Amino acid sequence: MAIPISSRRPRAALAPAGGRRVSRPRVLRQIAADAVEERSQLLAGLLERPARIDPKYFYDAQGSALYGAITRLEEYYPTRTEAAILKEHREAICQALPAQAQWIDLGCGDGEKALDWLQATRAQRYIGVDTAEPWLRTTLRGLAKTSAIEAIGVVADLSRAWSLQHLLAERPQAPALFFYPGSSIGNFSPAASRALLQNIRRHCDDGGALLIGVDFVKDRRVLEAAYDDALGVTAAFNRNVLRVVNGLLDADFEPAAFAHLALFNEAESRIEMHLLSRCAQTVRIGAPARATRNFELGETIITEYSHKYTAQCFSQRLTMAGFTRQTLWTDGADPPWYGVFLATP
Ligand code: AVJ
Repeated sequence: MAIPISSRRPRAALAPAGGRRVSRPRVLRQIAADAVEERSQLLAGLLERPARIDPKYFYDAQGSALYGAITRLEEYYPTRTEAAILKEHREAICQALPAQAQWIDLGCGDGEKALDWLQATRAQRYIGVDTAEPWLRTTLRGLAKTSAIEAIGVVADLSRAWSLQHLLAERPQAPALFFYPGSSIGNFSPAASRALLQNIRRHCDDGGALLIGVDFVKDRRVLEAAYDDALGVTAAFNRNVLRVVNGLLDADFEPAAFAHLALFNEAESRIEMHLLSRCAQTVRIGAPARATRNFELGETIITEYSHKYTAQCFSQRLTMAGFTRQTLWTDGADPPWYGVFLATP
């Protein structure tokens, strides 16, 4: 399945995407770019030197399945470490969270991580935000089966401009609680993550809060193993993006002709994932414009940056975004491997 990108024209404000029948989940669309513009940007990135592919393209159906497998790998500690922290400190976190909130699940995916918190915090509303509309609909339908909570989907790209102010204003008594687990914030550059945190902060007046998971700096061997596992699942996940690109751009990338590389860039404090060309080769691209891209032997395509923070550094970034009060829960390691911050204005 190709990455579903909205083909409609941009809209000035949130508007229902579908009909108003009760059985259909309410899904609002807030994608700034249209499909042609998205594909032009993807093509432009491939023609850059070095070539780049935005990590959002990893997650077609196959890429999402591979990511699910990654989260179960021995070497990939973030998912299970975060889950352990949330389990261990569940009581304290529940106490500290705003009750009866509008629960905003950023990058909700299947919504599974949010589920058991909704009841415990007596959330008034569930707002799932994701780029992929079909899965958003599936997630909302699934939620409707197990819960009576009002569930709304918002199709949005967090790396672009977005606002939920109008939607949140429909329930002025219910504060906004942003849930951003998984250390997905790491995909953003420092400048982009600052903008994202500031945007979230603007939604948190009137009792709002942000609950966010952050992966911390640690021994590079641990980091690099987490992104280059022995079974080669992450390598397959990385190469799969070329299949996605082939579908979107009518291109003829040969995934097997690229090697997976993951390394920790200490100066930038980020894991970098690359695809290295295993030979000199020419890739043909058919759309949205005809192009060819030559790759030298060893030439790289940058597919993902995953920034790692120290607890102190991330705390400062929250402060700078206007979150003056923070609570941090961590795992047992010293210094900790992973942190969950609750941040409020
Ligand atoms: C989904 C962005 C949190 O950076 O660890 C996992 C994605 N890439 N293995 C991460 C990913 C390779 C993951 N995030």
